[in-house]
Amino acid sequence: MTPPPLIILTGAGISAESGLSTFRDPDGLWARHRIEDVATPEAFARDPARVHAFYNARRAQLRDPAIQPNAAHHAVARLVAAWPAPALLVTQNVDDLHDRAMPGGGGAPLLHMHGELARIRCLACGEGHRWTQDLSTATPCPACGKAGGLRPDVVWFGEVPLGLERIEAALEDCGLFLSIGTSGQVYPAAGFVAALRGRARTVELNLEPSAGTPLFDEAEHGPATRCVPRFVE
Ligand code: BJW
Repeated sequence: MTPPPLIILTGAGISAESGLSTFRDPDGLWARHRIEDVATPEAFARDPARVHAFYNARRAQLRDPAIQPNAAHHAVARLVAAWPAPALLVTQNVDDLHDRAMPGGGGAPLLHMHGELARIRCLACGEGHRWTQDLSTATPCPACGKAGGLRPDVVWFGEVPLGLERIEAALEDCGLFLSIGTSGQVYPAAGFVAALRGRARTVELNLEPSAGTPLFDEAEHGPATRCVPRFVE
């Protein structure tokens, strides 16, 4: 029998064992920073320097050679590459660990629905750019030259996630849905499992039960570096 179209949704938990903080765990980013200060368009309008400092620190962490894709990122990359039917990897993560684990650096099968730390966007001209260095309120836009208009190309609360049309089309056809390392608290991603109920096999792989666990057909709880390779092999 031909395997069904596959969607894998990942969250911060898949990168935790690579050394990146999650958001809502007790030692997570939201325990140290208020969402209203760093992750809304209003926060950026009020105090862009503070928001830049938050994202500069996270970009710098990604440049640390110690931060590398782990066994779960590699297992996901193998699964997507080998899947004989359409496969879409939707990550909520703004890190580039999936990109680094995938042959060819990510590309078409990988969608960053909450944006990427390695990208910036100019509010003046609308152009997006790859950017891995620090950003300040004085950095000029590489396209239009205007200073002060550059923002991290990430999706803050109240903003519309990226690639929703493509995700919705994939959800229509999906026969197997894997959710890895996400607390299921942020919409619309948290709603994908409910949208698939009765139409696809849904599997949660997470450190602990999540808000969405009762909606999944199957769930396995434990660290991603153990659960994901075991599921894939
Ligand atoms: C492990 C592990 C290990 C640990 N192994 N597992 C009221 C006002 C405004 C908005 C709303 C509102 N009410 C509802 C909304 C909507 C809002 C929302 O969902 N709010 C909820 C909090 C209620 N959503 C939005 O605003 C979204 N936009 C939107 O809805 O637009 C409207 C629209 C939709 C559709 C069509 C048209 C219009 C945008 C959401 C943007 C989220 N942005 C962030 C920041 C991105 C940039 C950045 O990184 O700084 O995205 S917030 C943060 O949460 C980040 C993450 O991607 C996202 C999800 O978090 P994730 O990945 O699940 O992490 P955690 O920490 O929550 O969970 C980690 C899990 O891993 C845990 O379960 C651990 O147990 C586990 N774990 N170690 C395996 N080793």
